[in-house]
Amino acid sequence: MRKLIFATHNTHKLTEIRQILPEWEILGLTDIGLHDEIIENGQTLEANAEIKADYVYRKTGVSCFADDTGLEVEALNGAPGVHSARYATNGHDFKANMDKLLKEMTGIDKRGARFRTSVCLILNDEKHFFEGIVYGQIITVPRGDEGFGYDPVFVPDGYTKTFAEMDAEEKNSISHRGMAVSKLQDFLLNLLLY
Ligand code: ITT
Repeated sequence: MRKLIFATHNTHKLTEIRQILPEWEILGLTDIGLHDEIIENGQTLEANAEIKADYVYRKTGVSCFADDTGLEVEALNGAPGVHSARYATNGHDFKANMDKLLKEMTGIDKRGARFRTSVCLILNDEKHFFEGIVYGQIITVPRGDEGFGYDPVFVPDGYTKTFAEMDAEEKNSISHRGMAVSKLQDFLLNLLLY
């Protein structure tokens, strides 16, 4: 099976990517023994995806890709956006982040938001970017136990369930990450064909 390194420490993302790309053996950073913390100090999702892919490519010399994702809330002028992982604390505390978001949105009726993923692939020294966006609404009380991060408060447009009330297959079929990674998949499959 063809192998690809996915530059992440986030096991939830790794599980999703493995489901979206069953044709590849996807190796996360733990699988390759790379435990370094990669400093994501870019100002945009694209910049952070590039920082993560670059770091791992320089360390390993092997083609790889990274994903940076943010929840962009209209009424908060795009926050938490690129700061989604560390919105409430310095760690990746999903519950604290969600609580802070709901607090910031208390009394706000305009609840439109989007998840946006930027994927950076480094292949044979060249960088390629792929984007996926899904629009939806932030609800007031979290629902569901599936997924991760802000999933319990996000209802994608056209649905009544939150991402956390969907199974992985349903989320991946409409999600920001599913969309960005499908574009990456098409790109890789095209390369293999020609
Ligand atoms: P890596 O950088 O190691 O990949 P990370 O968790 O830091 O992992 P991001 O910076 O891309 O990844 O993600 C920022 C945060 O956005 C993440 O910690 C979650 O809280 C949230 N997030 C990302 N993808 C999500 C998704 O599909 N559903 C809900 N929340 C998500």
